[in-house]
Amino acid sequence: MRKALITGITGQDGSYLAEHLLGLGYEVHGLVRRVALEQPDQRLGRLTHLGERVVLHAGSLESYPSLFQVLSRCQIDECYHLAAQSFVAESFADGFSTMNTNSNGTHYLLAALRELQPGCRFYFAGSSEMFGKVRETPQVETTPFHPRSPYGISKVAGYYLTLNYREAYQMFCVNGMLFNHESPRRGFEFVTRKITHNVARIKFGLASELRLGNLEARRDWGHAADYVRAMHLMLQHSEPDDFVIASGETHSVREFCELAFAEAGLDYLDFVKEDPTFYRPAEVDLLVGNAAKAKRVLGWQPAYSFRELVSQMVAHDLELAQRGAMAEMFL
Ligand code: G4F
Repeated sequence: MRKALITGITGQDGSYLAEHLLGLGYEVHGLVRRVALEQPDQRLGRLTHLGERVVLHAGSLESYPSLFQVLSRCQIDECYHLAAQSFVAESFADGFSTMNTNSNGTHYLLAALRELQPGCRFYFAGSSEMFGKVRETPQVETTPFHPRSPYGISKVAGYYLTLNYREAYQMFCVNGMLFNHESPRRGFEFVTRKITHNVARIKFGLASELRLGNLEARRDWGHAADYVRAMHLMLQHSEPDDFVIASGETHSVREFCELAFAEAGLDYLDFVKEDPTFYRPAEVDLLVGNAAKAKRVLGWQPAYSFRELVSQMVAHDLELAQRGAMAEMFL
């Protein structure tokens, strides 16, 4: 039985990936912060349905010795490094801890793997935020980087660390260059979930408006369940390589709002207010990827369209609101 370790297993992608790997017959291990084990109700919600089928290890990306200990305990074939401070806006508020967790954390993990399990295949969760102020459209694997946030910079550092371990130590290290991917499990701070969550709140009379930042920013949004399949395929390839994973479509935040409110029979113009509080000091205006290489080399194909993604997210949040299970998050 193949064994995989997922860092960031409690997040959106981690939970979908754990499900996918279990379905393929893997033994799945997850690295989580100790506080998550102490507060399972608040922090392990996305894994509840998997019960005892995943083995969780307490560890911290900020500590090389803790990663060393976890890797000493479990011999793994594949390591999916998804854990990160992943909210771009927060990286402007605290760039130092974002850089520390995302860049040093990746380095500690690679160094520990090199020491203990150099034959383990390693996946790094790179991001389309690395392209930032884009130099060409659509973006592909060879598009030059121009990150626009400490988050983007931390991911560029992680990308080059991963490449360097591949080239310097002949380890099987790959970079996934994933464009935005969403789902009903998305965190409430990201714009798609903020929108669908508030569509439901407004529909059920729990809110009367939705304040957003830049409505003209354009993103290439896919479904997280499709994107985790690509992560697995990358580690099954004969050679370590880097791959863009994207839908190939770009839509503005405004278009997302229009569609999401319409799903609930509402007109977004009646509720959405643009609020400069949510503007970023430097914005990424346009992202759209070309995943032709992943389709050709890995045989990857997404199953969800943009419309299906929006529709599923709105339906999920309407259902939560109807059951009175809507989280009263501060957004
Ligand atoms: O949903 P977002 O916060 O995602 P962002 O910044 O594109 O980053 C996400 O995707 C990356 C992949 O490209 C990941 F690497 C990263 O970890 C994360 O998952 O914002 C999307 C866009 C931005 O242009 C933002 O300025 O929506 C705009 N926006 C407008 N109003 C807002 C809001 N974003 C948020 N979070 N909240 C708003 O009120």
